[in-house]
Amino acid sequence: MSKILEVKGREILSSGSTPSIEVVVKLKSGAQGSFSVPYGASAGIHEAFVLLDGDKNRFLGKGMLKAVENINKKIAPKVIGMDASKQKEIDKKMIELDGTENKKNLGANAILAVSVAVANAMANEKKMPLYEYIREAFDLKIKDYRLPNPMMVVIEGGQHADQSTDFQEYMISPIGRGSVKENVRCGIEIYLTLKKVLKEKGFSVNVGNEGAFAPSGLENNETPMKLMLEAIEKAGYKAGEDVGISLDPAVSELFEDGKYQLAKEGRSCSSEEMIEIFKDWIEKYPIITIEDTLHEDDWENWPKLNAAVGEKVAIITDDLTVTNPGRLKKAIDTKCGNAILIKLNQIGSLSETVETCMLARKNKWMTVISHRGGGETNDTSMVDLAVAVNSGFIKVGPSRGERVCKYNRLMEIEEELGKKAKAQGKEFRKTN
Ligand code: 2PG
Ligand code: MG
Repeated sequence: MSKILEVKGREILSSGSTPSIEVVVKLKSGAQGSFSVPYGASAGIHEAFVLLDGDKNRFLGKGMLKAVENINKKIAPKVIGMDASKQKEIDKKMIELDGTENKKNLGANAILAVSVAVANAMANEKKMPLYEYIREAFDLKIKDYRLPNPMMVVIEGGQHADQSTDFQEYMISPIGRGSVKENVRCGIEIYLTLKKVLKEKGFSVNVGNEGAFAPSGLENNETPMKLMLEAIEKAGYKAGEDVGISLDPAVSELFEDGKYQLAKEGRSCSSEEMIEIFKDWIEKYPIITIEDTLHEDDWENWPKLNAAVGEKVAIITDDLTVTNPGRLKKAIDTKCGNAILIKLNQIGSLSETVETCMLARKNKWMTVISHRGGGETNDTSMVDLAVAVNSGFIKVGPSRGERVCKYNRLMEIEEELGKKAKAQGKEFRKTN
């Protein structure tokens, strides 16, 4: 038995200068593991509850001392002495201790921090990489490893920037260069070329929350795609072959008075009109994935876009499903999409996150594991999760330390798996 000896939480800072939490779990064997929780800027209303202090005198109300206290005073006494290899039992214990539907009592930030730190401690004890341990701990019946491709936001607006586009994320998804390393390089070269393209045209190249450019003065919400195509070509790559365009308009944030308010274009649109915009763009541009095109409760209209273009592109649900197996089940049954964005802190435990990923897989929905906009940390566990469940993409980056560390981890894993396969005389088919 791998007894838990100590669980220690503390308040840290995340990338957006918002507080967050780090937990260190120590085992009797001497092994230890940690996790630091990210913080979302455009969090969906159905996400698990993030417990903030609300004390306006500290960090404008966003302190996390209450959640830290819950870890040290309420969770720790319950999980100390438990067997760290029983991940599901530990998560269940914390969920029961919380006793609410959305982890409102203890805070999903508190529960998740302990949950993933336990898994990291066990992986260290077993001298296994976390991705391998996740497969073992949840008995995932997935044979090979197929690594995720990068999905990199290069122009951002919405809640992630100021005075930029209405829509939140315009991304490049390199899929055709045969390896993670080459796909990452392709994405970065396009990002850097885009910087030149923007500069030449007199736009600012200041970056937003996630390290993407956030120029003001763009003509409309469609312009970024034209600039991206120019950058792809100038960087020497082929759009639609080496690299596709991905979009996350994140339109729950724009939904007001029953309509989508596109302030930049001075118009408001119905769900039907939004669907028409995206159908038109999918015709015109090499879009391969599109996320959150309708708001988080528009169950009625989501299936319409999926029926129209779901054969051609990945229709990704994010705020609609919030990594929640129940909401995903409903989305699958009603054919709202064919892919799901996964964020550990949307649901608040490793077990439930893996359950959601496996439910998606079973129903042939692609998973995309994602960073958070508001406050990302230097933790790379999300990458190991993506590798464990053979995700199609990781959505992160492409600049700033807390983002590129995820790509550095993915490239490290690629090397590691390549070496292992070679030693076993096997072929390693690298990317998805
Ligand atoms: C999203 C995420 C990540 P946030 O909407 O997909 O880019 O943003 O963390 O702000 O919810
Ligand atoms: Mg999103």
